[in-house]
Amino acid sequence: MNIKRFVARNTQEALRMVKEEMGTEAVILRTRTIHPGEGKSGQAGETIEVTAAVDYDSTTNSPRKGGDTGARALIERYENLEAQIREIRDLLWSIEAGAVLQPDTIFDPQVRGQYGYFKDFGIKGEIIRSLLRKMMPADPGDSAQQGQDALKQSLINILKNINMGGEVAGGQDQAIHAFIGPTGVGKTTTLAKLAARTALEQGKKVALITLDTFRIAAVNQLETYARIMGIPMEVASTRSELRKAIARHADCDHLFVDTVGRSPRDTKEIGQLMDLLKVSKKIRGYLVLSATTDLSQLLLAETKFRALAYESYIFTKLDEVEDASSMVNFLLCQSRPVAYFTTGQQVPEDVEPASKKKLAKLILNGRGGTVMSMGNGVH
Ligand SMILES: Nc1nc2c(ncn2[C@@H]2O[C@H](COP(=O)(O)OP(=O)(O)OP(=O)(O)O)[C@@H](O)[C@H]2O)c(=O)[nH]1
Ligand SMILES: [Mg+2]
Repeated sequence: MNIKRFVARNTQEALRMVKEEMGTEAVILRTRTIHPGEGKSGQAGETIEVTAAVDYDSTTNSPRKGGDTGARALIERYENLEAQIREIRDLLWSIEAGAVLQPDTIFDPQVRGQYGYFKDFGIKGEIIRSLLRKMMPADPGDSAQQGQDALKQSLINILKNINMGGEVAGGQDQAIHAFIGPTGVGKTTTLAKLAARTALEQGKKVALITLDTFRIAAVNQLETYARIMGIPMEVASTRSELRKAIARHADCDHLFVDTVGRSPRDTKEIGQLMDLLKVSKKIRGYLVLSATTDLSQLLLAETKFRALAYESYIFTKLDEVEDASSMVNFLLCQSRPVAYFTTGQQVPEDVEPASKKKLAKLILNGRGGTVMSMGNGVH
């Protein structure tokens, strides 16, 4: 190993000296600031000392210097390979983009930029095509339209295609809300959050009913919430029990019904749940899904639970996702609205009505970007 010391006015200059003398294979062992008066007479101000080392060339037993032809050839080979990979990536990108973009727009930098943005975010090709078709034509003279503005416009275009709404609301009549969905997504916790808020913040008369008699722990879980909130709770496992429980709480403004979690593959059990929920036309279903779930699984759940005629979605565990692309892709494919987002385990704090602002934040944070003001385009 060849070790050398370099002194320069700054690190950049020292590193350039190392590179010239020892080549790009050199490693920096130490960087040190030398203060004036530290035995460096004649030098004004601080200097930087860099100690670098390079391996001996096993064939020549001489240090691999910058001028070493073997090292240079290696670097060139890497650079060539890198360029080829970049070309292949661009080619793939063009083939893919060609299937999505119109021939007359494929070379438009702004359209390509928008395409790239959607693609980066993991939005599916056919959805990108429909989003781009709906986009406003670009003003070619407006350079400010690029960059942040293009990103903002893309985001607004995504969000315009997602419906929000379906929150717990009471009219003259009693409202019954059933929370259905796959296992472990947060149905019971979300129900408890919303029931607590409806009772405590809106002063409504509320009762809980659980149909989840599959596990003792499930009944205990809801009982605990009911006790803490000081609201009544019923357990029902048949249609007649459910009917009676609803009748017993006819004076309540809102009934919150918990159901047993079902795998989307359990078609038979989902059918049984559908039978149970048919007891009252007043029952409005929420399909509760976790933002941590893959897009394919979300779509499967939507197909399998469709028989239950739920009215809106609740997405849970937004606090656990780095990248909300599965949820956003899923919502882009749906006509039913998303009613709530939940963002943690705290009852009743961690729930909020779904909003485009929240989605915008998630999308931008997922890209590692800062959240920008979305102006009037996003609410
Ligand atoms: N991080 C996080 N955890 C959550 C959220 N909502 C629920 N959980 C947690 O997810 C776990 C499952 O929640 P439950 O409410 O029991 O889920 P469930 O859908 O009722 O489950 P099953 O009844 O077994 O199907 C619990 O540990 C909750 O605290 C959320 O928004 N964020
Ligand atoms: Mg549960």
